[in-house]
Amino acid sequence: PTETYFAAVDLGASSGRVMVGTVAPGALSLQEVHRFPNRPVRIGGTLHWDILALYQGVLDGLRAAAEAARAANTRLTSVGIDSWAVDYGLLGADGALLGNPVHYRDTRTDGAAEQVAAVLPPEDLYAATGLQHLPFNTIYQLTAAQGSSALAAAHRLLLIPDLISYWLTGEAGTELTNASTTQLIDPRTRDWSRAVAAVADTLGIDLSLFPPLRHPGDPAGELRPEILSATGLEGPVPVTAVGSHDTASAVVGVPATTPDFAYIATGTWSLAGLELNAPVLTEASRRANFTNELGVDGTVRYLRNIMGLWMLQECLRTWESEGSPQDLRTLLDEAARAAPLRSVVDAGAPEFIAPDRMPDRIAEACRRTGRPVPRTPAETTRCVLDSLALAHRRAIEDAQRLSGRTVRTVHIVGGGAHNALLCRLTADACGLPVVAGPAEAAALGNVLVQARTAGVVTGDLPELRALLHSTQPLRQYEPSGDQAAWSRAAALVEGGRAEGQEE
Ligand code: ADP
Ligand code: LRH
Repeated sequence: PTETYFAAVDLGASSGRVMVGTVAPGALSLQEVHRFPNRPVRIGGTLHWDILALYQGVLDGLRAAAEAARAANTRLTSVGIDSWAVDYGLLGADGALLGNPVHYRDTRTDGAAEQVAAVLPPEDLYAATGLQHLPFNTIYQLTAAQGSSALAAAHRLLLIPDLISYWLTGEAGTELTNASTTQLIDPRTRDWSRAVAAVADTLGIDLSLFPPLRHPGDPAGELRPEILSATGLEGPVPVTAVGSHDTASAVVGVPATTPDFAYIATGTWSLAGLELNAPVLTEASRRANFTNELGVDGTVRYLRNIMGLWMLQECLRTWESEGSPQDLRTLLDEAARAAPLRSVVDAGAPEFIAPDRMPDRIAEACRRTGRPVPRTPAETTRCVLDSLALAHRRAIEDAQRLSGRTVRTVHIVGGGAHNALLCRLTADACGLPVVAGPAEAAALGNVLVQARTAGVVTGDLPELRALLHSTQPLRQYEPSGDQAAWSRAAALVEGGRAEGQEE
């Protein structure tokens, strides 16, 4: 057949999926062959990822991908793996996994930032790495893990997608886009930061645990014989390094047709910002907590993390555990009819990072800042979505101001592209047209980098994006509503922030 088949493994914080991308000249389609829940497990007071369940999901997905290819009388050309950032697994001298990877929402990093700041002041750390302060950046996790038996015995550290890739191929590497979220990389040299390396010993961080860097498009080994027999895949099947940070792949998957776009990758997180050619490392940028993560093809992902649909996911989980489960579709319909901008909270605030009791925590934030407390699940949902839209607006305004660029279109990709209310509110809040979709941008970005490496598509990011634009269903939302009301609400949240914590 003229069509070429690729498997994209995309592990998100809420679910993992294996997608089969089919590429032919001028054509691109994506088929979900397997989706499985990602359920973290708390044990002994620590929140872990259930990495073996996720690995099993990947194998089941590859088996389904093999069937899809067989049904089309063809084989998989390659496999690519992307996942969430910052977290890692440790391997011992014999290659065995030393404990379950710890979840970035675990509290073990409490106080670690202060420890690092005593050795490398935040201004210097930002100048060296350009990374926003998030309490769970790998540098803080490694600081917090000091003294643990796993770290003491570790011979190798693999970031989550690199760990999955290692188990599938036996080859170890550190993919750059994801490595850039560790806060150990210099975004100018796109290599390990010398400034951080100079103090690594003092911090007790052993950079030699990381295998060598590799880049999107690099070969990353071949599926091992036992993986082929477990999945029914016909070998050889190469694994290609993609933007292994899910957000890096999602940004490749933005169907922009002009350079003046902003993107919001909305799933568990909202990652809102711009694609740039060079990092912005100014003090103003640090104070605004903007990050310079590395993208595919030498780009910089200049963005801010916003709490995202996590807040809604956690509300749903709480309501269910309290015996009043809510149907998301009904809830969103009711939220669309609820009073707009009645209660808003700061959806960038770290107080919402941890799991549990989300409706109560939202109510507490409203009470503390003198806003009406939402009374029903629909009102809480409206509060979350209004607050997210405001945080999206602020990130896109700040990104323009700090980078000197102008935005004319906002692209929403990720699961949140399915949420029409969130898309409409974001268009209204930003006063800009929103193009929503694709929801599976990370898997599509993953497939496109594989397809380019295989020579099935050619060109730079604009050409890959043109293919997305012409093949993927998209929805456009024009801004409407009361701009002054959004500005007033933005000022209210800003005021609350000035009184409370810094970004
Ligand atoms: P992650 O990759 O972080 O696991 P996703 O990009 O898969 O997240 O997005 C998951 C979120 O997308 C869900 O929590 C939900 O809020 C939203 N979502 C997915 N499908 C729909 C839908 N049909 N309607 C409304 N929201 C949806
Ligand atoms: C989204 C994501 C995000 C990171 C977070 C830890 O899945 O990769 O880009 O900041 O997880």
